[in-house]
Amino acid sequence: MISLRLLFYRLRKNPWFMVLFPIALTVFIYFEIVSSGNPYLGNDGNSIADHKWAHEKENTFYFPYSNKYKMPKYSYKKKSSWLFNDRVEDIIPENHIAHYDLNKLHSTAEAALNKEHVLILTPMQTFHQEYWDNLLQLTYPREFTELGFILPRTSSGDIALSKLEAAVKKVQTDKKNQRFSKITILRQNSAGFDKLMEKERHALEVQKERRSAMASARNELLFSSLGPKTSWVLWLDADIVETPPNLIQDMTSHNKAVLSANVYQKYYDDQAKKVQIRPYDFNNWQESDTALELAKQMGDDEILVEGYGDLATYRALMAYFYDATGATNAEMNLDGVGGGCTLVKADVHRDGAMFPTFPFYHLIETEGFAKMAQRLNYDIFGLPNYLVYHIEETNT
Ligand SMILES: Nc1nc2c(ncn2[C@@H]2O[C@H](COP(=O)(O)OP(=O)(O)O)[C@@H](O)[C@H]2O)c(=O)[nH]1
Ligand SMILES: [Mg+2]
Repeated sequence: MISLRLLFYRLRKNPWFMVLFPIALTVFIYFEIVSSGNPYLGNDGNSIADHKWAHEKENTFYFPYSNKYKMPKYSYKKKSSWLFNDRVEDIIPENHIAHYDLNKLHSTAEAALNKEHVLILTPMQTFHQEYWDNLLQLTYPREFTELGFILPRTSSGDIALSKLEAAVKKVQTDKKNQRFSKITILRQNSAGFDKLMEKERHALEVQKERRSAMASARNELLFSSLGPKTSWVLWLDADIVETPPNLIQDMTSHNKAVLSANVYQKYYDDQAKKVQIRPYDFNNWQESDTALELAKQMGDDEILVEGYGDLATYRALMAYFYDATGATNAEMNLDGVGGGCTLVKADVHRDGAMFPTFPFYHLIETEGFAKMAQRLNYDIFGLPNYLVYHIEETNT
């Protein structure tokens, strides 16, 4: 028997061996490891030449460097043959995965020119035809205007809903270029306050409960309707019945994070025998030392609301800063706002500023929102000479 050592010696001496051995070894490794489908290499016996990429299987292509041939990144289409048509696209809507780059979403001083989307949000207890007519006379392009409403689950909410739906139907079935880009109508989760008399609604005791319910309604509306394309949110109460036609262009042009118009009221003055105006919304104010001092002495759950004689806060109320001879674009700093007519950059809400239903720095609802926006480092402004009008209440 030849020993192994001798065999190796003889083979090494043979020149054929020196040539053939590396070739044989390579062929052996190829068949053993690669061709036989070694699972560790992950190709399971398939040649790399036969490998199908996802887009090839799905029959879709995506050209990342070409704008001209932009195709959806994702597709659920299955390859279909003339015989078997696997119509997955019937079940899963196409483009239901959408991409939005929030870095490219802006809210600028030239909103209309830059095609920025504005979402007008209105909590609505009563449908006033004057509100709707005023809304329809706004000149901001409708294709960039979305509307959102929330109505209470009360009998007055039911009436408002049917009137609103009729009005909406009329506009949205009219000429295409007259339609709003989207309209959302919500019914409130909680009941809401029905038919409180004007005096009762403003009684200090019911304020906390009422404003907390209003804050809930505003939050429900906001969080259900703010979309990835929204640049601005305009809070417009359902009883604001007169504004300048260029309201949105005028207010966006100030380019402020939060900006309130001055809410006044027109009324018939019996003595003067003519229509006069008077201040209405006292929730737009600048903080005072007195109010801060009062707040300090309050219990954690107490709130400090504006507009009550028995609680003098000495806050500077924007309502009293109106100057009929002043420039309509004059601005003033504010610390608290109302919801009558307030424009907010959508990013302020996206950053987390909402309407506290609980006392937040002894403030609630829209005034609490202003405080929250300030804590998020946004500045708040008002337009004392830019008037919008609240309906004159007749429910006495
Ligand atoms: N969704 C909803 N909206 C309400 C409710 N109460 C009032 N509103 C609406 O909220 C806005 C402000 O309410 P309002 O009573 O006019 O407050 P005021 O103007 O400060 O006296 C208006 O647009 C009302 O129509 C409610 O319970 N639920
Ligand atoms: Mg009102």
